[in-house]
Amino acid sequence: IYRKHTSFTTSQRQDPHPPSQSQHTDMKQMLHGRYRELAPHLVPLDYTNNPDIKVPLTLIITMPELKENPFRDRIVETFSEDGQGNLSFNDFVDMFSALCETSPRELKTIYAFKIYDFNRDNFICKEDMEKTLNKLTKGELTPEEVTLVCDKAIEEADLDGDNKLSFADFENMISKAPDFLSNFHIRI
Ligand SMILES: [Ca+2]
Ligand SMILES: [Ca+2]
Repeated sequence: IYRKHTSFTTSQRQDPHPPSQSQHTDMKQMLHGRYRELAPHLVPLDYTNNPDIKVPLTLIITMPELKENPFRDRIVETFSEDGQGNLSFNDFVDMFSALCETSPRELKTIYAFKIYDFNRDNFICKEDMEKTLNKLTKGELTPEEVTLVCDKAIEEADLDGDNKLSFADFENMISKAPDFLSNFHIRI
């Protein structure tokens, strides 16, 4: 007789259905298909020896999962190990694993911080915040409104008072305004 489990250990509660090895392999195969269809002339069918192939940003952002996303260039650049926006197959897999709906919130927060940190100095300063807000609002706000909103957001989240957001400040902001993560879900 099937009996519903009512008690979970902490680890089970966090991840009640960990992906099995075969699901993981299926996912990788599926992603290889998606990766290859972006550049069939570049990407070989046989990936057993991990060939050193990269697909450029301009092709990656044509994917339906990304093409409407205002952060598409930044997302791809963030996962690009060469920093130029070219993705190896491993980079590509990392990107989908981090952004898929089931990825843990902590991981999403780490990548959202990197994506919003346009000048890559490990802080989100006012300039980064303004770029972020302009993308989120698709230019619907006047420059004065953008400045106002960004000043306010930084002021509220800035725990140590240095006028920019460290990762700890950012985590604090996300806990109050989870919308900042909503651009970083992709369904595959
Ligand atoms: Ca920055
Ligand atoms: Ca700060």
